Amino acid sequence: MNLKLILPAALFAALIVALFTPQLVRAQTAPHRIEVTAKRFDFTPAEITVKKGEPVVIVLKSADVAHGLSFRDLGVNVKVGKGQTKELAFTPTKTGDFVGQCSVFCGGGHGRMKLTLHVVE
Ligand SMILES: [Cu+2]
Repeated sequence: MNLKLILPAALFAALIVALFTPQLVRAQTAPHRIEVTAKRFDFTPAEITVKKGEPVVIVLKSADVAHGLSFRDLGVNVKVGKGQTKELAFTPTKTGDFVGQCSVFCGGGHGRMKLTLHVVE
């Protein structure tokens, strides 16, 4: 074995690992999971705050009939059947306050069934 070749190769390998490991660790960080319960005619919680650029998963659970959650300004929509749970994964790319609306007609109070999403820096 030629040590003159092995040493630079080992240093190079160590450098590559040092350079890329932090990114790998960050990429594998679990997204922020937020559980939201939909029930005629509210979302609980009614307000959530997330960070811009940080992956988020909204775990939407229906406690009664079919519901949905749509953020038109963010281009996201998820529908849950009666008693079901579904996940909505997205990464907010702009800051601001976004009003999500139930996207499945669920009765007389459907129109006022809203959830406010605050996206902060
Ligand atoms: Cu509804």
